[in-house]
Amino acid sequence: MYPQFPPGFRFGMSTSAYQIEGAASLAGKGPSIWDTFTSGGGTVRHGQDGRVAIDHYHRFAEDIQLIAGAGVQDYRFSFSWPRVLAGDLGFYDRLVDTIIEAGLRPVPTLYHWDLPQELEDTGGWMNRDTAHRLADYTSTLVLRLGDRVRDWITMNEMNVHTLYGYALADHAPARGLGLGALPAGHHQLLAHGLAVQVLRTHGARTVGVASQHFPVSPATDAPEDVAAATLFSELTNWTFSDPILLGDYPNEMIRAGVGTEGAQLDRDLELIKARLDFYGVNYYEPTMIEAPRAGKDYSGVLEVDIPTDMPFSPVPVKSDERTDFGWAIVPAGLTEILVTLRDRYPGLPPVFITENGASFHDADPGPDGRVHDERRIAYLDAHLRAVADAITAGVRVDGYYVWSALDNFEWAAGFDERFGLIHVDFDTLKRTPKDSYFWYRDLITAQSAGS
Ligand code: GBH
Repeated sequence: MYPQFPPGFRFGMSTSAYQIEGAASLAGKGPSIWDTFTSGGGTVRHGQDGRVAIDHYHRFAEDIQLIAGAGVQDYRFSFSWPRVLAGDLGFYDRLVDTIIEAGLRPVPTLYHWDLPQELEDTGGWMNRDTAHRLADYTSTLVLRLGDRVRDWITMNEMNVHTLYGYALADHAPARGLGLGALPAGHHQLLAHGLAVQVLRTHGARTVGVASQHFPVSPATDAPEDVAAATLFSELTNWTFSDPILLGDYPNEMIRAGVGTEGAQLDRDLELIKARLDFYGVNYYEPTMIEAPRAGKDYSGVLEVDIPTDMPFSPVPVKSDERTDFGWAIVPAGLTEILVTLRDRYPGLPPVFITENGASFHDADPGPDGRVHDERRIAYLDAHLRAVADAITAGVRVDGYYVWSALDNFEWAAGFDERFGLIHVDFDTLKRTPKDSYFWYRDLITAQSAGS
């Protein structure tokens, strides 16, 4: 028996441009910060990069056929800003047409971390002007594609981009600014607000955002651990959702740290809290936090290390099961964060799970041509049940998208981590649907059949 969802619930798959497209310098496209990071500025496993990625730029027609073949209704992808700046909109024209002809609804994200290097050179997200440049880029896209693309996601995971790329140096643009990174978050939020305005002006049907959220629990009930967990959650969860859904930052320290004050901050917050039609939640795993214990070594707990001078330290989440990426498997965390969001935000719009999935180091297709990824099936089954539980608890969730459609370039982890429902041989670039793909297809069929 497959988990069951209300009528009209939408299933989908997600990808992002830099992780799949390749064609990094085709048709005049200039570098993004990820091209710079992977060509020497940063550390990626095995020195890998997205120059070719999975060559989706040339193989998109095959990929869209495969995605549609699973019976999903929606396909979430993102635009490469430097490609659009170079004027190569023809690629997105063809892509969108192919998506629609395949019977899928395109749900593109404007920005999934691949800032044009030329904008990084003028300050990147630390520069307020970048938000206005994103608004211009949004007009270009909506004017060209708005007759066919009706549903839009503004930004992907502003929290992860700010934390990994600006506070730490594990992702592009590797700034390592610590709490000094808060303005990069504010300017992305401003970009979100401006983009909502532009999209609405040009007749978008629905507009949302994709935010990464996770429950943060204190390691013990001691007040210092509770305070540490609260601050960590404010910085990594609520800094990026309170302005959108409540119109303010979660505390004074953060409010002061974003580098914009007075009437200008008030005007920005007014823009940022623009009404949304849906709220995208990306969920992977919960985090446990304690107040730092003197002399204790916290390295290696998270995928990235939090500097030791911060007032919070991550401790391993108790879980018997982990993905091959080392992330704890805690499906109940998804129910919990959805209920928390509903309780925190009385005006929460309908939620879409815009990403959820797991990396397992799948074997290559065997002689039977199959990829047996039972652990991914178990992961997805458990997390879909967690979504169904949230719906039962009264949270309105209208859809669920698997991260990811295809194995792809997993940022600083390179090609080792495979999140796809479709296996990709990174040498031959051959695509092979995994067992999880067929399982997902059958789950979707079982909804409409009412079984
Ligand atoms: C998303 O990021 C991205 O949107 C997507 O591009 C990416 O491929 C996908 O998820 C998979 O990574 O620090 O060890 O506790 C999610 C990023 C996931 C960052 C979970 C922090 C906690 C891991 N995050 N994560 S750990």
